[in-house]
Amino acid sequence: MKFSAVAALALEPCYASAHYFFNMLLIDGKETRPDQYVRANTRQAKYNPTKWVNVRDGMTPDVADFRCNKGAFSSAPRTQTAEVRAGARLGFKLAVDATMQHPGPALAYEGDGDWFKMHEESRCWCTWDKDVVEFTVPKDIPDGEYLVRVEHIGVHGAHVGQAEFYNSCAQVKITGGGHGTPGPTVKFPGAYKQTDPSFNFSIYGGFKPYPMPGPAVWTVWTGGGSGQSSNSTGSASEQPTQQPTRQPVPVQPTSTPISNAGSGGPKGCARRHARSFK
Ligand SMILES: [Cu+2]
Repeated sequence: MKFSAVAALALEPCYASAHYFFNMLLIDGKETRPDQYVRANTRQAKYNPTKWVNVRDGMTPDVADFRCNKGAFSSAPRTQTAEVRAGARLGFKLAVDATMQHPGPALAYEGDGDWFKMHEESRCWCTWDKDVVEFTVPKDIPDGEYLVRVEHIGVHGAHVGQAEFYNSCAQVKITGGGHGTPGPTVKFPGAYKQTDPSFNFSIYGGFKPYPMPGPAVWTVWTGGGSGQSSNSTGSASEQPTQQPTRQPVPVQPTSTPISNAGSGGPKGCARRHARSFK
């Protein structure tokens, strides 16, 4: 009985409400206005994902607008720049009460033309049903104006080349920073390739460690032998999540559109459900 209930959930269509977009910056946990510091995209349906297959709004990870989402550059003049001190907690919140109801990693990059990775959370259902991705600005980042690029990648369809990318950028001015050299840096587009294992990964058929996309997180060791990482959140990739994740119901290799496949998953973490499969 349990099995069929969960199976039904997994086969539930990927409704529009299952898609989402980030439009609010949180600074040390405090909300700001939607689109105040986050560049609005210009998609017909703002929540549409970027994909390589079944492309919506002409958006793939290979186009210039993959940087901050479609049309975001045209929103720049209407977007304010948030003054943020190095070491602050930043977050991005989803619009219209949506939550991340796709399994997959969350990442944050900072830069402009050259981006370094500030944060990553792997495919451990950690982001499941949350509405915020939060991370710490490294203390050693040089002062100046940056874009902060948040990204959630739904990998429920990645086994058939249909990873879904949800990303937005906020405009920030960092103060009180240091003299670090953020890196390694990458370009968008360019950092991700359609053939990358991260975007051709199957969440089905049992737990496998997820290969994180993009470069390593910039991890800084402060001088003076204090031995403290200024990136207090650390990197998820440095401590691979070994907890048994839920084993999603294998979805029929489908003749139905993949957008109708496997968007489901339990609320909270799934270990409980994983047991029900054994
Ligand atoms: Cu979706």
